[in-house]
Amino acid sequence: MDTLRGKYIEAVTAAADEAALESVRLAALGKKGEISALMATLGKMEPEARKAAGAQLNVLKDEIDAALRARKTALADAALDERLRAEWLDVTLPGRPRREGTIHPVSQVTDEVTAIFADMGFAVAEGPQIESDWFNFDALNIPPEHPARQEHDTFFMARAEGDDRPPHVLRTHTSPVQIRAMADRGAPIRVIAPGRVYRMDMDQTHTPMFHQVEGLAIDRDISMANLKWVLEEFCRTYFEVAEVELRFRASHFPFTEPSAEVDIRCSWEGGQLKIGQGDSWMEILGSGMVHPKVLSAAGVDPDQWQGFAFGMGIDRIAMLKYGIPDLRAFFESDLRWLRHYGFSALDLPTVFGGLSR
Ligand code: 2U9
Repeated sequence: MDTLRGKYIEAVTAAADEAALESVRLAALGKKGEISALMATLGKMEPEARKAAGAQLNVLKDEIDAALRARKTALADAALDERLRAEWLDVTLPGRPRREGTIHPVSQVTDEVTAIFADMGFAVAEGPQIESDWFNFDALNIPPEHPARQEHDTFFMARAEGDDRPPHVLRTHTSPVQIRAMADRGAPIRVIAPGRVYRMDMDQTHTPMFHQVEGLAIDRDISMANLKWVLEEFCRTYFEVAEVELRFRASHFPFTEPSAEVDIRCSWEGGQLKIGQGDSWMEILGSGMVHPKVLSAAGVDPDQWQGFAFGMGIDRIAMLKYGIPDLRAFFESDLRWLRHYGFSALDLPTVFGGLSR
């Protein structure tokens, strides 16, 4: 019995894994195992000897069984310890890389423009992108038969069958926002209206949705001189140059009188645009004194109040400032483009702290 005990306890201790342990169990306690075979010989013994040997065999069987269980638990614990060591994970690490997203150039430039005009006392106004044709056209002195209605390449919303009212439109400019602002708050007023606008146009330099920012300043004695100073101040700050020179060219818009298109002095050396100096001029915005009819439409008395308005394309001034060659790439959501031209979310543009880094 002692020899058997020694042999199997040693085998149990030496078993390196569950499979080895199972072999030991089968060899000792399995149906054809050594202990089972000895149990089978008990029947042929004398009653006294059978009683003694049977008791001893049962004790031995229980001992081996207990050793097997203990060893099995120990192996499982060791396996778990090994997994815990190998599969260690620092749960305090950030789940994602820190700087995945970037600020789109359109958002960046909108924030820059907003910061500059906020510094000059302009509030930001917003309005619906689906407008009535009255707010988008009539209030801006563009009556139904006016050719500008065709030039705007308007997207029209559907009306229900049998509804003969003029359809709503996707706003073709942000000007209706300023009509609403004047109608709501009256004069004096100083607002800018940045946002999406829509025109049915698609080529190298046009997308059917683009971004504009328009400005409006109405008071008792606002003049073209104030307009000129505001736009010069804006251009110097936006393009981050010491001096700029603007050229006002007579033009025509239905909503302003007089109207002027504004060019900025620049140079193109080796394909590189330089703002502020050089022999070239580049058109950057449109402007003028708000037409009396437009003031009236917004409920502002043109005999008491007057002021200027201007408009520019955000996408365009973003391309100029940041050297982005292709407009269409703005709206393709290509991650490589966004990583290349995107801005850090942590560098908020301010006039005092710097617009861009
Ligand atoms: C009100 C009254 C007048 C806004 C103006 C322009 C001239 C202009 C274009 C620039 C490039 C549109 O994005 S663009 O294609 N805009 O030339 N916009 S004056 O005049 C207003 C606006 C609102 C109540």
